[in-house]
This record gives sequence, structure tokens and C-alpha cells, in this order.
Amino acid sequence: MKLFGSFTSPFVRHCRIALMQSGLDWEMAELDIHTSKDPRTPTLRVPFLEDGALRLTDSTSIVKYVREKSGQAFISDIRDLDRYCLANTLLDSAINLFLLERTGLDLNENVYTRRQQKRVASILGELNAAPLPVAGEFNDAHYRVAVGVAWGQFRNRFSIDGHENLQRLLEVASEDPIFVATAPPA
Ligand SMILES: N[C@@H](CCC(=O)N[C@@H](CS)C(=O)NCC(=O)O)C(=O)O
Repeated sequence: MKLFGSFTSPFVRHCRIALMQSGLDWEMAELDIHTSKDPRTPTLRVPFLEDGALRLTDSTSIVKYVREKSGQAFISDIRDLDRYCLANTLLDSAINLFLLERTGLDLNENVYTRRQQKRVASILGELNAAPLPVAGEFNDAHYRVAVGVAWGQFRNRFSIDGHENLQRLLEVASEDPIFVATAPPA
């Protein structure tokens, strides 16, 4: 199967983690969705995955597919699923702000971008309040939060100063060789 995406995307990173842990046969096709003349996905976003006739257009369906195809579990606990969703909402807002800023928009001048900034700050506080996993026992909610927070640090999109649990989560994740191997390029 083929995963399409960039090495900087946190959503792609989570898929790569699941694929590397799966033992399945897969390859990555690097794709810059912003410049591609043939995006091959209706979302105009990465990641997407092709496995024979099957095409998946979102990291959640991809991670679930890979986990289940390799006999592993995707998220079953409802609180974990909610935390996973919170991390997605955080990333969605933070990435939109990042891309809007690149177009030259002043994020502080627009009522909706200010709301997005508020959403990012408020979700970080909520995620920081969650219990920490121990090394080697990450589920997909932990991975989603960790790739999201790591992306925020990589792109300087938000600070986790004062969020000690999130700092600790990244420390625990840094003991995971696959998490480390999938880090965005310096
Ligand atoms: N819900 C999607 C979000 C994917 C997403 O936002 N990808 C970003 C890269 S990190 C993207 O391709 N953005 C391009 C754009 O918005 O134009 C998923 O989980 O796969």
C-alpha cells in the first residue's frame, strides 16, 4: 500500500507510526499538496492512502485501517477517542492559522482567527489535564496528542510552557524509537 504525504505533517506522521508498527508492506510517496498539479484526493490535503482499489482520504480512517489490518486495536475507549478528537481540533485550528498567516493575513485583526487562537489555547489546557501514559504503552490517542504537540513546537505555533504534562508526554514519546524516527526533518 502507498501513503501519500509530507514528512512535516503531523497527520502523516501518525499514519507512518502505525504503518511502521504494522509489519505490513507499504511505501511512502512524498507529495507537496500545495504545489501538486494532480492532488489525487478530494480533500486537497494529506495524508491519503491507496491499497489496491481502496482509497482512504483521512488520517483517522488510515490509522484505523492499518491497525485493524495488522491485528492491532484502534481506540476503543470513549474518553481516549474524545482526547484524540480534541487533538485533531487543535491541529486543524493551528494548521489553518499557520497557512493563513503564510498568505499574509494578520491573525490578530480577524475575529474568526482570534477565535481559532483561543481554541488552540483552550484545548492545550484540556489536553494537559489528561493522565500520562507510561513509555511503551501509547495508544492512538496518546500518539495523536504527541504528534500534534510536537508539530506545534516544530513550527513554533504554540507554547507548552506551563503545561507540564504535555512536556512530559513529549519526553515519554522520545523514548519510543518509531516516534523519534518519524520526527519532521530539521
Ligand atoms: N482531517 C485530515 C487533516 C489533514 C490536514 O489538515 N493535512 C494538512 C497537512 S498537515 C494539509 O494537507 N493541508 C493542506 C491545506 O489545508 O491546504 C486528516 O486527519 O488527515
